[in-house]
Amino acid sequence: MTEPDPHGFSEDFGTIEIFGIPFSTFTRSIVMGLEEFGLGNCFIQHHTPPHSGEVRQRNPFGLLPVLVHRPNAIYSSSDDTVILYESNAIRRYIDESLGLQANQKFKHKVELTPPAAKSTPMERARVDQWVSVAATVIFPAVELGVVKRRLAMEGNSADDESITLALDTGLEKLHDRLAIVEQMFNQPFSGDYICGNNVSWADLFAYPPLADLRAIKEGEPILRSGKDALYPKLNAWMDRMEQRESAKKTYPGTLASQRKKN
Ligand SMILES: N[C@@H](CCC(=O)N[C@@H](CS)C(=O)NCC(=O)O)C(=O)O
Repeated sequence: MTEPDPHGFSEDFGTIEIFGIPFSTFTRSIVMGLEEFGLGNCFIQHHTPPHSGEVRQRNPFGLLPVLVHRPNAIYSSSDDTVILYESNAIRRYIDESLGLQANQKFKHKVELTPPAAKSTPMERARVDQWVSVAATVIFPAVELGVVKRRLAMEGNSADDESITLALDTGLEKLHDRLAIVEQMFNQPFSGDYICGNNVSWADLFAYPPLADLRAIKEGEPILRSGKDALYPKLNAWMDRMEQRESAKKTYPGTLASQRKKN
């Protein structure tokens, strides 16, 4: 089903395809990464839902996102075609392959994981730690514990009182996790982003589920800005992230865009 790159970059990057709907937060992290590297016009995003035939063909677990890269575009063989699932693996491939090529082509120096030559093992590991916390702590607490439950109940036409009651345990756990995340912020770094002055994969993995949370009723008091903020560091950072081009470009199709809150 692969078409040549419609934007004319296939000579530089081959063809890059992402399988994943914009509603998927892990897909959004990866697409934000491509946007940060300036590759926003260089890939095709197939809006395929999880567990669809097209996804299962490329990821036996059926989960989003999947990256397919044909370095030699239409001349690629099945041997040199890269098919990757698991967003952390895709992240590494972007850092070490597509991102490096983008830096050369566009003559900029985007580094979403600090490069070995310029950082300590602890600084690089701290980004990994955040990516892991985003995937295994923030995502389940926000999406599985609260957002998806609310959406499922709304889909079943439950009234707001029943939804609020049903979300009670999930919200308690979420507060517990967010209080820890708030403490982790900028530790031991300082700067506008989670791991210092530059945006990194830590930000790109943590932001999409929290943007979903901001879009629902339960998220409003939790992610309130200003002097009444429950989690002031988290909120100031969310406000900054919302202003990034990569967040704006990946906004259409997200839960927030559907509810028009952000
Ligand atoms: N560990 C996977 C998780 C991917 C994941 O859970 N993706 C969600 C969309 S954000 C999905 O496909 N969910 C469908 C399901 O859980 O059945 C990764 O990092 O890529």
